[in-house]
Amino acid sequence: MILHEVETAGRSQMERLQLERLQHVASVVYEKVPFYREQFERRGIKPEDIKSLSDLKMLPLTIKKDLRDHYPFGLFAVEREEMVRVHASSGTSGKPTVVGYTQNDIDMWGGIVARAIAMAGGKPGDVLHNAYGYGLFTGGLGLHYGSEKLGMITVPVSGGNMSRQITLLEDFKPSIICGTPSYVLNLAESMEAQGKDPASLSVKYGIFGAEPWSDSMRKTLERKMDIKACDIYGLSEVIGPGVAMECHEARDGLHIAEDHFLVEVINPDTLETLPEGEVGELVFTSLTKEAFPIIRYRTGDIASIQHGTCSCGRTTVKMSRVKGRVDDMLIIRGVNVFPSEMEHFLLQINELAPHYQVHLKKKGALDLVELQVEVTDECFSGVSNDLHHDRLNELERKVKSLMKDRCYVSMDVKVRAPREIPRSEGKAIRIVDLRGEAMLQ
Ligand code: DLL
Repeated sequence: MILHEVETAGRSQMERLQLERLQHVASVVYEKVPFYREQFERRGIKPEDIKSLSDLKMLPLTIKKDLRDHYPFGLFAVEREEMVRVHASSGTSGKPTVVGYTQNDIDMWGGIVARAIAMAGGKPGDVLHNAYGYGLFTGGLGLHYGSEKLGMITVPVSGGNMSRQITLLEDFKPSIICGTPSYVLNLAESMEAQGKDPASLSVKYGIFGAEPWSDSMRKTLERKMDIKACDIYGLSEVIGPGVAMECHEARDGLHIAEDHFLVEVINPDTLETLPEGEVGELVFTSLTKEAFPIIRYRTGDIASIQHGTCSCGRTTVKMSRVKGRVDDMLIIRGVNVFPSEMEHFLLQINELAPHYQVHLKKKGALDLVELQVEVTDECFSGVSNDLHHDRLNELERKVKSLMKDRCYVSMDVKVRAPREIPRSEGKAIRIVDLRGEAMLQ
């Protein structure tokens, strides 16, 4: 096992390092980024007022809109000559959010991702199959640089072209596969469709993230591919993948790279900081980034944090798996539910494939929620047409009552035929909002 000294540091040692770095980043943004200087001045704060880590609370929160308002390079803290890379995430509407890196940032990020890959079982000399998309998205290049830094033989296959992916997996014999869980599931299913067994591949570990995925999805992937699957978390505004990573030994929460990112959990309504263990919105402050330092960024992601020593030996603070995004939370007749919670229960029904979508529609003034699920190929094979219809109704009733009993929500359920729910090459689309379209009668 490759363990870095900082990953097993004592609490006071870590906090000393964090405070020193926080004081530095606060003075850099105050000096170099007019937006932050204004925010600090509005609150009457000077960087020297930060005397302890708890003073972090005095600093302003930053939101996605602040990045959009300063599109594209307005929040950068270095001269153009020092920049070597930008990434961007596509927003649902309007302009993307742009983030930048100096050479030091790229090296630091590579080091963080190398630590993350090692946590998931990566070793120098082994092959890593990287099916995250390469491009403006941070997934492909983020995992790529980390894998090379760790000394792994990196296969930069990116997404798409299933048959090439399968050939490379068979021939290059990787020990690790990386990708969004939904895309790697597609890959496994494509192999099965070709009469091949994905469990027969050499792959031992999966590094999956960039979208919420349930423990049931983890079990499905592990069973189909005979691997251990670990969760990787990150977001471009903070750096990209590697902000936090599950260790393959415990797989009980994700170790945050807290020597580089200071975490808080807040109540998204009152903005109050929540105590350890309570579920709320994750907020990150970058401690070492040069080109695009970020102060108290509201991620929109829902999780909790916990300190302690992990069975893997690391002492870094852990975050729970992300339940979902604040904006993806469905409120159905007063009950809150995340798609990933629904996924967890859906995948326990044998007749269903691990593909689903939630369609939001409008009928008059009412919001309607329709859960679309997909049956497996085996479900109806050899069943006559009459029986087929009865079985379909029965399955719809079963899913409806499961959602009512386990997630406490009533919703319409539509069962679809195998492969009818669209597959994606990157992040799966779980929520389809049709409320802006023509109203249902
Ligand atoms: O998705 C970075 C990444 C690449 C992470 C590859 C992991 C692996 P963005 O495109 O900026 O960056 O999207 C960030 O994706 O705020 C979460 O809502 C979601 N997300 C990322 N990782 C996870 C995860 C990359 N492990 C947004 N579980 C974040 C749940 C995740 N959601």
